[in-house]
Parts: sequence; structure tokens; C-alpha cells
Amino acid sequence: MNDRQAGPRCAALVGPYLAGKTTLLEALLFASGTTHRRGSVKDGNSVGDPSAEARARQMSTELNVAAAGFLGDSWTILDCPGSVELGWEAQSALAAADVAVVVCEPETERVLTLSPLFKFLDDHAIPHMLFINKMDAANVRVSELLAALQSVSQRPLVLRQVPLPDPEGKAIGYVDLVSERAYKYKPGQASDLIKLPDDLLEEEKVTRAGLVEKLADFDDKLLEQLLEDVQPSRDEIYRHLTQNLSADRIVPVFLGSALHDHGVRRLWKALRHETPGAAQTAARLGLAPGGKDAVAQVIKTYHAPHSGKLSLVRVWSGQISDGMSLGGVRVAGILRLTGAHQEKLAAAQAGEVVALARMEGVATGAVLASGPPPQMPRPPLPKPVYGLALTAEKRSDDVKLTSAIARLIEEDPTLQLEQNAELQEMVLWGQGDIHLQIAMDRLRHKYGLPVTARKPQVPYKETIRKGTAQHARFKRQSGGHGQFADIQIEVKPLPRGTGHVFTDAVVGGAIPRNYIPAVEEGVMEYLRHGPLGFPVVDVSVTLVTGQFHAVDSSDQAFKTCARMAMSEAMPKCEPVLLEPIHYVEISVPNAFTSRVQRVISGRRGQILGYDAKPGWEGWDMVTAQLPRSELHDLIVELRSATLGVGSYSDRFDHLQELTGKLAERAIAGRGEQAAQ
Ligand SMILES: Nc1nc2c(ncn2[C@@H]2O[C@H](COP(=O)(O)OP(=O)(O)OP(=O)(O)O)[C@@H](O)[C@H]2O)c(=O)[nH]1
Ligand SMILES: [Mg+2]
Repeated sequence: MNDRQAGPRCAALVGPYLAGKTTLLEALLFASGTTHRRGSVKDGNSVGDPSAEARARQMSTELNVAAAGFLGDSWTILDCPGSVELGWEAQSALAAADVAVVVCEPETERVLTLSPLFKFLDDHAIPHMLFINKMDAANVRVSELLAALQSVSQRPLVLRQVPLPDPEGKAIGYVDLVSERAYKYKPGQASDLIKLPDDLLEEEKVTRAGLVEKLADFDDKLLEQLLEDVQPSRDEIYRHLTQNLSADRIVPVFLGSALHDHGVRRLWKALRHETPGAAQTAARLGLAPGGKDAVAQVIKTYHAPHSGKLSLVRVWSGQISDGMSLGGVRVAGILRLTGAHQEKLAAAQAGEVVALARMEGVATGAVLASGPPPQMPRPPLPKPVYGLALTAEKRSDDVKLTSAIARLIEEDPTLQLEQNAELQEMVLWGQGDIHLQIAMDRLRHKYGLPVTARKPQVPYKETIRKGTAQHARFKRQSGGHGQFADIQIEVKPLPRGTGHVFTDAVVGGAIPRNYIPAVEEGVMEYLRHGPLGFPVVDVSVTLVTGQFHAVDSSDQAFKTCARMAMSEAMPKCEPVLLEPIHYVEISVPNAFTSRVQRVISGRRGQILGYDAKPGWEGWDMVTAQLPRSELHDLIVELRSATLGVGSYSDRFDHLQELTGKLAERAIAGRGEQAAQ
């Protein structure tokens, strides 16, 4: 496609944590003339990361959006957070982009950090380029780096530039392999065209031939041409590059330094000439071509202090105008965003990324349309892996806290709130420690709600190892008529997983029928807190017989009597603590499999096995059983053992007896909680 017909396009900057994406956004905006001042992440004045949480951490804590113009084309750049804990936000942005620019550091040892990202891009056929950043500080041979990077990408990487070294080996410019022109970097300005140095000619020719050969893998005519020793023209090469990028068959690789504006204009030109337009992307996503209805999908939801709720959408077809109805909701304002800056618009065209104001009831991922909404893919939400029990510092803030958290979840649905009635705690779940710290910062700074956090309690249970028979009599004489109940019960352990069973075995009306439910109620009430202080499971209680009094017996008397019988019986039945054991599936690159097995063993886990992870070349899936109490910060250790890429999912499997020191500690801990 001719870039002039492409209309407004959208590129997503993605890549590992701190690779330089927000710095590249700054450089792209400056190089295109969209901004006239060059800010920086370090100085806290970049266009991206305007929030207090992001500035304080010098990291992106959510998606940054910027509108940019380059040589008359209009663009939206989505700068994604790199932290794996915020990965879903990046996936949502990628689902809306025409192209992804994968930003990485020139470090051979860390290429595995790119593996899940490349897999996502390839699984979704999202066209992507690679920008190897920080070349100013690099001390690496590009050929070795490329070989390492290739090992984590299914698609062939096609190097588009070779670095131009100074006598110390530092890159001071590059040779463009298609145009065969050499450039010397000039900070903050376009690079100078220079004569291609003679000593680079050989390397340039060989690398260029490699590029053309890779293209010939996808085109028989080109292959024939090469076999006949006919070299394709420059325009032909560009045409092949463009087609293969659009189809996600190759990954062009560029070099540079975002901090020094090196290679940034070259990247812009590749974006301009080689990125498919919104119509092509819409077709890739399964939308019927030529639709006149307005169709848009929500990429992200923000709650901004002044403008209220904003739904960031990509418009896929038609036009959205202020005041129109989309999916039954009235559009109450259209804004173009660049960092914290907002510009009001009357309408937005297909291809644009804009924020729609006050779209109540509309969630991230929703497809909004003026007619019947088409189906569009959206990345599935990851399961939470880290939780913290939160309490408002001020008790009076409790209600406000729940509604503020609901807003946080609207902005970031990878957060979840669990109200645990049994343990009487409110647990905020998310993707890791940093993720939750950011959420807590937002509660404090944006909503004025400071909270304290602690490790959530483990839902221990208890049971008994042997049974007993118990008699209890409740008798009270106080003034008028008294209270009387007498029962005999049998308590027995049941097999694991049976729950509790109450049986009425009274015969001959020893206790009238109408009092039996009161006995059962008394038993069940007791079972909520057994002798160790935890809910009791896997016991059977049989009401064998008893006595009553025609005047003094009552429901209340039988209930109290049942509680008395249980309180006396249960401590004699060898109560024992039960801890929840979870089934866990851990995914890691196989280089880390043995390290992960040690992590599991160190956490009282039992490894069930490991195998190649289906569909994930070079990855293993380790299955294990782990006590729930050991899962709390498993993700933290797992990530630190695997360059951040390891992940896991878990589900409750069974309850298992816990004795000794660990049990004593759990029981003491429960006592402290109850005393609070
Ligand atoms: N030497 C050098 N440093 C750079 C370059 N680009 C970025 N940095 C530094 O790398 C650090 C991270 O940069 P960011 O732009 O915030 O990285 P990011 O990829 O946006 O980080 P997250 O969004 O948090 O994943 C900052 O200290 C930058 O100054 C570069 O080209 N060269
Ligand atoms: Mg960033």
C-alpha cells in the first residue's frame, strides 16, 4: 500500500522493562517535530509517564498515548509498560496497533526476556520490527546479538543496518543495507550522509545479500532471479520488505539510541513506508471490508481527575462524532491524547486513536458500534498471582475504599478484589508486588485513601483423627421456667473431602422432632471454629438420643446443649490442622527448569513432573503440588530465578494434615488475628 492512502496509523512500542520505550517515544515525537523540547525519563519531564507513580519509579506504570505527525502522516504511538506485571496492558495495545516496535537492549544474555513477547506477536500475526536500543552504551558484536535474538523468534530477523564503528568500536553511524548509504549520527538532528567507508564494503555486501536471500524464501520469482544472478532493484526490495512485514513473515531489525536520537529518523521512515494501514489491520482482525458503520474497540480505560472516565478507542471504520450514540451510550466528548495533554475534537476518523468521555458501563475490550457490533478478538485476562490484604488506614474510609478499588479495576482489569467473609479480609489480587504497590500508590495519591497491606491469611481448616461419644446436659433454673436439654452424640472422622455430615438417629421420640434442627444448628455453629480455631471439615456428628422437659425445653436450650457437647467432645478427638495444597503449573524456558525445581522443593512442594510446554518451543511446564501458604510470594522468586519470564497458574487441590512447628505457628497466628 502507498503510505499516503494508509490514513491515520498506530504503532505500539513494546519490549522488556526499561529497554527505553518511553525514551524512544520522546525521541520519535521530537524527531517528527511534534514536540519542540526534548524531555527525559530521568529528569521526570518526558511526555510519557506523567503520573506521580510513574515519575517516582522512573518506569511506565500504564499505557502512554501520543498523537504524532510525521511528514504529513498522522500517527498514534502507544508506549506500553515493559514490566511483566503490566503485560496485559501491552497486549491490549498490541491488539489495536498496525505495527509493533519491539525495543530491546543489546544484551545477549537477556534475550529470553523477549521470548513471550515474540510468541504473542507471532501467535496473533502482528507485524513487528525490532529496534535495538542503547547502542551508544553497547559493547557487542551485532552478528552475535542477532543470532541470540533469532533463537527466541520464530520469524526470521532481517538486519536492515550495519553499524559504522569509530576506532574504539563504538557505533557512530550506520550503513543502510537497502539504499547502501552510510550515515553518521548527529544528536538531536538528522544523520549526515557520508561516503560508505571502504573497509565496510565487504561486510555491507555480505549482509545485504543475506537480507535479499531471506526475502527470496518467501518469493519464488525473486529466488529464480537470484539463481540467475540478477539483483533486485532497491524498490523491489522495499516492496518485498513491506509485504512481508504486513504478513508478519519477517522482522526487520534497526539499530540506534533513543537517548541520543540515533537511528530514530530511520525508524520513522520504516514506519512510514512499511506499516500497513488501519483497513488492512481491521481485515487481519476479521472485520468485513468497506463497512460504513462506526466501529471502535476500547484499548484502555482511564479515570482522569478532571475529565472523569475516558475510554481510549481505536476507530476501525466509519466516523465517530461528538454526541452520537455508540452501542447505546452517548459519546460525551472526544479527546486526542498526548501524554497528559488533551485536545478536544468534534469527530474521529477510521484509524485514529481517541479517548471518548463518560462512556458509562463500557469496559476495556468492548467493541462499540453505531450498528450491530462485530466480534473482535481481545487478549484473555491473566489469572492473579499475588495478593495483599488491605485495610484503610482510617476505618471511616472503608466504603470509599471499595468504590475507589472498583475504579482501579475498571482502569486495570488484571486487578481483582476478593471479599473473604470467612477470614474477614479484603484481598486485592494482581500480577505481582510492583503491580499492587502501584495500585496502593494510586489509592493514596489519586483518591486520598492510604491503606495498609499485609500477607493474606491462609484458609486453614481442621479435622479430627478419632471419634468419641459425648453426653451433655444443659439445665438452668432461674426464677420462672427454666431451660433443659440433654443429648448424646457420636463424633467420628470422615474421609478427606467429605465435608460434614449431621445424622439424626433418635428413636422413640426421646427428643421431639421439632428440636432436632436446633441441635444441628448448634453443632454447625460450633464447627465454624473448632478446638484449634479453624473451620472443621470431614466430621460426622450423630445425635444418638437424649431427654427433654415438657415445659423447660426449647430450641435455644437444645442449641446450647449441642454446642456444649461439641466443645467437650472435639478436643478429645485428636484435632489436627489441615492446610490447603494447590496444584501448580509453572512455565519456564527449559534453561531454568532445574532451578525452578529447586524453588519448588524449597517451598515444601512436591514435583509431579515436567514436560515440554505444548506450542512453546524451548519451554517446559513443571507440575507440582505446593502448600497454599508457600504460594504467597512464589511469583516473586520465580521471576527472579527466570529473568522475569517464568509464570504459573494454580488451583486448589486438596487438604493435607499439618503438624509440628509450622502447625503451631499457624495456630498462634490465627489466635493473633482473632484477638485484633
Ligand atoms: N544509554 C542509553 N540509555 C537509555 C537509552 N534509552 C533509554 N535509556 C535509559 O534507560 C532507562 C529506561 O528508559 P525508559 O525509556 O524509561 O524505558 P522503558 O522501556 O520505557 O521502561 P518501562 O516502560 O518501565 O519498561 C532510562 O534511565 C533511560 O535514560 C539509550 O538509547 N541509551
Ligand atoms: Mg516506559
